[in-house]
Formats: sequence, structure tokens, C-alpha cells
Amino acid sequence: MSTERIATVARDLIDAINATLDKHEVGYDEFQAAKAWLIEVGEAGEWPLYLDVFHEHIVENLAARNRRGSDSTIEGPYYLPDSPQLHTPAALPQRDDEPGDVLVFRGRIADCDGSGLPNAVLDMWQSDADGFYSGFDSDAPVPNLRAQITADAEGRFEVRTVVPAPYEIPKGGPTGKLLREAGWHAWRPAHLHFMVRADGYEPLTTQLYIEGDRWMDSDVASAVKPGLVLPLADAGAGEHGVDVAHKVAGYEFRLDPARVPAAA
Ligand code: MBD
Ligand code: FE
Repeated sequence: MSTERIATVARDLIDAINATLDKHEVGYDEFQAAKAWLIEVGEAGEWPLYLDVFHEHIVENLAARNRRGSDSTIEGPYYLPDSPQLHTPAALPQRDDEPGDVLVFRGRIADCDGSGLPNAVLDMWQSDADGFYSGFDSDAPVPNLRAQITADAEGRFEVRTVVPAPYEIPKGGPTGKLLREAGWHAWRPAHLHFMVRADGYEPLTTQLYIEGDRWMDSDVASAVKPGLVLPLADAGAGEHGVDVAHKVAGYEFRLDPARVPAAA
């Protein structure tokens, strides 16, 4: 970043904070409490959580302005690269006794005109049925409920997983404390995370939200878009090669062509 860019953005940020302190006549006690809270966010390792919950959606919306493909949304703090590489049809890695309803998620990865993209990759991660992510707030070992699934020659994929639960920002840390002390709820609607990749196309980072979730219209991370609501249908035992009654859902991801890098 150039000195000029840093000076411009940092100036406005500092001025906005100062205008807030002035407008609300913030006292020394409050200033010291704010300082202690900011230090706590760092010590608890919650800067990624805080930033992705409260600010990433603005940057994401700006980055998405010129996209024509399917809706993108924020990545959030819980992506891990290098999860297991599987081929469709696949099952996400899960515990022997993984709780929750079985979900068969199927669909296609296509270009903006709907032509399937051969060998595209669906990199997905999600919370379990108790609302916890492996590697972060769950006891489940990494890579529970995480995988990179290569689609077939027409871009089609089918993944067996479980229906995720709504996600509550951890109560024990400073981000949860801010939400509580401000009287705000701490919930995200239940969602699946995706990073979709294909050679020659812009990667698509997005999420799909389980239709009917009680937090759909008040996501604490402000990251729901109407095109990202995923209806679930009921399927019986024996369908899709699953021996229990389960849910099924479908989606088509559409990728934008890779942007030509600006000449150096
Ligand atoms: C999540 O699971 C998430 O997706 C985001 C954006 C923020 C906090 C937790
Ligand atoms: Fe999430």
C-alpha cells in the first residue's frame, strides 16, 4: 500500500473514532475500559473473529460489485487450507457417531452462462450439528466436516454431510462480551461455507444458509444475501444410497472468468 493510501484511510478511520468519542462525550473510565477490551481481543486471539463478524461484509460487498456469477459472501475466521482432497460423490470427514440429520448436497459448478466446468473444486467447511467448527471451538479433530471435492467432467458434485446448526459467537471471549454488554444477540443462521475454484475462473467464496433459520434476518455478521438461502427437502431411507431418512439440497455455483491481472 502506498503512503498516500495509508494516510488517507488511516486519517478517516482515526477521525471517525474521534468524532464518536466527542459526540458521546466519552469519559476517562470508558476510555480505559475500551483500551482494556481492545488489549483483551488481541490476547484472546479474537481479532479475526471480531473483524470478520463486524467489518468483513463491507469489504466483501465492495469486492463483489463487478461480479456476474452467483452471490459471494464473507469467508469468516474458520477456513483451513489443505483439507482432504476427495472426488465426487464424496462424504465429508466425520466422526463415527457424528450427530445431526444427514444432508445430501448436490449441484453443479458452471460458468456465468451455465456451462459446467470440468474438474472444478468445491472446498467446503461447516459447523457440526452442535454449532462447532473443527480446529477452533469443537472437540472433533481436524478435518472434521472439511474437504476439497473435485467435481466430475460436467462440473457436477454430490456430497454427504450433516445439517449444520446456527452458530453462536463464543460467550467466553471479548467479542461475546461486547455482544452481551451491548444487548445484541450473538447468532449467525446455520450455514455451509464454500470456496469454489476452477482453472481460468475467479475463485468464489460464499455460504449457503439453511432456509427457515430463526436468525436469517438478523445475522450478527451481516452476511446473508437473498440468493444464498438453501431450501432442504426430505428424502427417505434408501434414496441417494443413504440408509436413513435424510435431507437433500441442490445449488448451482456460477463462476466469473479470471480477471486479467493489471500490467505491471
Ligand atoms: C462463523 O462461523 C462465521 O462464518 C463468521 C463469518 C463469523 C463467525 C463465525
Ligand atoms: Fe461460519
